[in-house]
Amino acid sequence: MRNDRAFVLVKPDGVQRGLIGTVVSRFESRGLKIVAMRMLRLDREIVERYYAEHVEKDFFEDLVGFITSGPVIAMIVQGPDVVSVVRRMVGTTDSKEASPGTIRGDFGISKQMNIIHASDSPESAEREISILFSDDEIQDFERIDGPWTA
Ligand code: FUP
Repeated sequence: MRNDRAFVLVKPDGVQRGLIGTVVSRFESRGLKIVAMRMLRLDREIVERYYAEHVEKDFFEDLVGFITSGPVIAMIVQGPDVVSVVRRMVGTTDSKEASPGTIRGDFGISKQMNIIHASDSPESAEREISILFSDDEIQDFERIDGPWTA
């Protein structure tokens, strides 16, 4: 079993609209493993680390305000090629452009309120995981179902 990992965040809009279970269910249904999960409230310092590439952008203050406005669910999803699989499941940034069948295309309401963040490369996944999770918070187990878990 390949050990690829993706960092996923259910943003405050996803939590406040009761979509935590839906998001988790999509990954589970796809045969992916949730190997860590935590609810927390992000602060500015952590957001600046997650979105370091956006700190200078004009939307950054709005992004910080939104993403610190309520609790989020942080998780690690594991499986073969998980970063690209999850990105395809998430859809494009702007919800109104996201394809039906993707999480943002089915549930997102704007570019900002787009339900979910997911790592865009294996390197950023490892960086993002290390911001919020220590090794002893990450579990491993075998799925006993699914076509591509073996
Ligand atoms: P993504 O990788 O799809 O999550 O998108 P980006 O890293 O480009 O953007 C991160 C977040 O910044 C988005 F989820 C929403 C926010 N954003 C805006 O609010 N306005 C923009 O023009 C671009 C991004």
